[in-house]
Amino acid sequence: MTVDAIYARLYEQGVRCVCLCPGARNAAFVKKLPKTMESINFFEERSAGFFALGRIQQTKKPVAVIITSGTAVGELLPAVMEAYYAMLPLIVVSADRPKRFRGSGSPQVAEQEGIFGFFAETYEADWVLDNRPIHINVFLEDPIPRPPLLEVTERAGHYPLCLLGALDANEYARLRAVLPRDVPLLAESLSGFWDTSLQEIRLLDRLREAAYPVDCIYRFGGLPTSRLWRDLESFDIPVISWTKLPFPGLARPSVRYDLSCETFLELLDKRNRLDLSFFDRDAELKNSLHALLERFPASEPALMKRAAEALVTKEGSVFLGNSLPIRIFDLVCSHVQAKRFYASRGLSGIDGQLSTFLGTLDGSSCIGFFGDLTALYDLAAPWVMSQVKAPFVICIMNNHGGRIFDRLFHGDARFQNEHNFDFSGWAEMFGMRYVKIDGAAAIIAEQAQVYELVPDYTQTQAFWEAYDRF
Ligand SMILES: Cc1ncc(C[n+]2csc(CCOP(=O)(O)OP(=O)(O)O)c2C)c(N)n1
Repeated sequence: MTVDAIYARLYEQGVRCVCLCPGARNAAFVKKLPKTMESINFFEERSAGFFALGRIQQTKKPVAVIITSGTAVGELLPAVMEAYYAMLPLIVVSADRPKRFRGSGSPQVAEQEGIFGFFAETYEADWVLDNRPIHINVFLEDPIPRPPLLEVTERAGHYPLCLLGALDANEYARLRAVLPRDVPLLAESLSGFWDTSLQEIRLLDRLREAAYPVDCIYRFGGLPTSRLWRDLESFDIPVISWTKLPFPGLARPSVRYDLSCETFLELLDKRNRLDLSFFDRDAELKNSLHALLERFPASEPALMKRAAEALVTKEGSVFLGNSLPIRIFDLVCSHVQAKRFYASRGLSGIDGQLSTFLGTLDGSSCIGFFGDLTALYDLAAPWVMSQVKAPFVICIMNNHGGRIFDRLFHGDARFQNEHNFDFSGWAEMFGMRYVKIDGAAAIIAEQAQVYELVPDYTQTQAFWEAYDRF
């Protein structure tokens, strides 16, 4: 069923109010919302579900909650349970990646069919509405256009590029021991290979220009965060993964081995060498990127770099919250060393991030970086502080909304859930020392438990514009 047809059917069945929780996956629902329906925006799906229950009681009409994929769907379970026992027509419309992605473990692909179990049936079309909650699972093509899928063969290539996702200590040690220094690597902070990663900027093109036409991808460890991984869904490049995860992480054909398998050494032996001058040129590119940060010192990436340099220690750990923090950290903080990196990349939800971070505390210096909506999602997290009694620093990058969608959807405000809140009152309520850093000059030193970093929007825009021209 198309998005228009779903809206038409909902209207026919009496829906006049939609609780809209925007994400990239449900973009079509955001863009095609009919004027005949009132829409109320949320970033927090659990509240949206309960709000809808109130509306249903007040208006005696069904209400639809429209959500994106991933853990967002699970956040509706409590409201669905309540609706079941209270006999309220709550309609959960969840966007999903295309059906062919099922079971692939590709980013943000969760099994949604029957997710509400006993409490709500899942439909793809032809749903029946009575006084019960229902779940409509909608399969949508990617909202961001991609190149067409070409024929994929499982040939072993001669110009491999290695992608490193999260590695545990054993995996890290094994790879460190065997990976030759001259193999081109795109390594995420979660891999620990912070010192040998190339810059992601136009990487495939730059390698091709250096007479190294990448013709296979060797991926190690957890699901990569990089854009490149998502793009591989439609590139004609064979992908081989060595991972302990039970799924390949791509819906298209690829090969998956257990990390104990040594085949990659044999494959690496067959490789052609990359001219070592490429690494110098890559270092120059990194310097240009850092010069850009100096030009825009109050931009979001520059603030992130400054905070990471001031607060992260080699003996401590770093938790990277989802959305922009993990991406910007990978982009501009690859030189920042820590004993351990954590993140929640199973489904990359923005829920429960502060709590997960507080669960990782081990008595050393632990710093977590989070977006503002991510922090707002988990305001109750510091409840546990008095029982855990371990030091921590929470850095909230308050760009006043879901700015990741600013770049994805070219400034379309409907996706961003803009706000003007700050976190001082929240910090005070839990007795956490709080400092706001809202200019390029403010000094960051480990004296607070909550840093609110407020980037300058214009400088951030200027940074990304210059970055896109690299
Ligand atoms: C539970 C959940 N709901 C929705 C999403 C979709 N989503 C991805 S990023 C994002 C916005 C995050 O905003 P913020 O935490 O402020 O980070 P920023 O945009 O600044 O990176 C949303 C809503 C998600 N990943 N997880």
